[in-house]
Order: sequence, then C-alpha cells, then structure tokens
Amino acid sequence: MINKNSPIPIYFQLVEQIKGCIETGELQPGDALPPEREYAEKYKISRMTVRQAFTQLVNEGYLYRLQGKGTFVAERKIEQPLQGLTSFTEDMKARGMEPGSELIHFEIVPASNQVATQLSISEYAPVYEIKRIRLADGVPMALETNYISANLVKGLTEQIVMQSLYAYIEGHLNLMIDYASQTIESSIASQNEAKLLKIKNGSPVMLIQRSTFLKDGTPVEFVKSVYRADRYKFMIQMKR
Ligand code: 16G
Repeated sequence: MINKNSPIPIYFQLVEQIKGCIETGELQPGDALPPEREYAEKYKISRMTVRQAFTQLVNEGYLYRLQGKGTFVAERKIEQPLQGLTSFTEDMKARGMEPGSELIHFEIVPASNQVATQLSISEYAPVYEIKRIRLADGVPMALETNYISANLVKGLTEQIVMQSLYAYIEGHLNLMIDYASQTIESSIASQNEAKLLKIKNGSPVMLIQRSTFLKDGTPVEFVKSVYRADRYKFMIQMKR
C-alpha cells in the first residue's frame, strides 16, 4: 500500500514494498517486475517515482535491468562476516551450499619480489601459484590466486587444491593457521576475470588481498581474490 499523506517519500515506500516482496519470496530471483507503467497506474503515482524506486533497488543490488527486456529480481547476495578466519569451503558448507573449485593454474614458480616480501622468503624461492575459480552450488563467486611457499606447505597437488587448502594445511600438515590481515577495495572486472566469473565485462568486483599467518608468525599464504560485487557483501559487527 502507498500512503500519499505519509511524510515518507512515495518512492521510498515503493522501495520498501518491493524489498518486502523479495524478502517474503513473493518475488523470486529471476522474476520480471511488472513494467513501471503498471506500478504507476496501480498506485496512481508518476512513472518518474516508480523509476526512482527501481533505480534505488538496482543500485542496492536487489534488482537488475536488461536492456529492452525489463527489470528483474537479482540473486541474493552472500553476506560474509569479516570476523573469524575461515576458508571458502567452510563458509559455503556453513550456508548449506556446495563448495567447488575450477582449477585454472597450478605451478611452482620462483617468488617475485612482492610475493617473497609477503611470505618472508627470499626472492626466487619456490612458491606454488594456484589460481582457482571458487564456486558455490556450481556458480562462480570469486577468482582466487594463492601464493604459498613450497618449502613450508609441502606436497600440494592439483587434487588437494581442488578440495580445501586450509583442511590440508591444518589436517594433514598439522600447521596451525592463526590470523590474517586483509584489505578490500573496489575494482572493475578485467576482460579475462569477467569471462571466468561469467559476468559482464566491466562489472564491479571487490579485490581482496589476504596474508595469513601461523601461530608463530610465519606467513603461510598470500592471496589475491576477485569477488563478484553482485553476489557478495561483507558484514562486520562493531561495538562502541
Ligand atoms: C578463502 C580465503 C583464502 C583461502 C581460502 C582457502 C578470502 C578472501 N580468502 O577464500 O585466503 O586461501 O579461503 O579455502 O576469504 P579452501 O580451504 O576452501 O581452499
């Protein structure tokens, strides 16, 4: 219902109403919304107001537009807590989703200057360079490039990294992963990243860099990840 006498702007009432329909499941991901004209006629409001509501919902990631086709309900974003040091496999399992990986690249290479610094090893020391598309229920979510010292994490194979890297490090090598530092910044998918993540060229993504350490402070991995901004949001609780 739209209340024209309310001090709450009409477009915002419509935003809340559509969000409500998405939350209750009345509108499902992939559903087409009725055209702006229909909303305008139904509520006796201007099409401009409807467009304003749609635009806000597109900007917030609830809806997306397809040129010439209309406006649709977007997939729900995965809300990833930033407290707690977890692996992709653990995150997906905790959500009842099936984790998966597509291995793009697996090679031992000499450490570059940046990687050597991050891993506290000498330049040109052997490191695993591992590139995986991380999948949730078969859908690409992120593109991850790991650098791991081959002298520390011994015996990695393609089969192992198709499963969980953290499970191997902890369960098999008995190394205690303890803490990490991570940065998150916005970026735009390159042509290759867009292709691998099955998103449109130039889509927004989040670039995450993580350095992970063992209990004694030894760096165990340096990771650069590209996360789909249309499928992920990060959450942190704060206390004052
Ligand atoms: C997460 C970590 C990544 C780690 C991976 C291990 C971020 C940004 N990255 O994706 O650093 O290598 O988990 O996952 O969270 P796995 O144990 O499933 O291989």
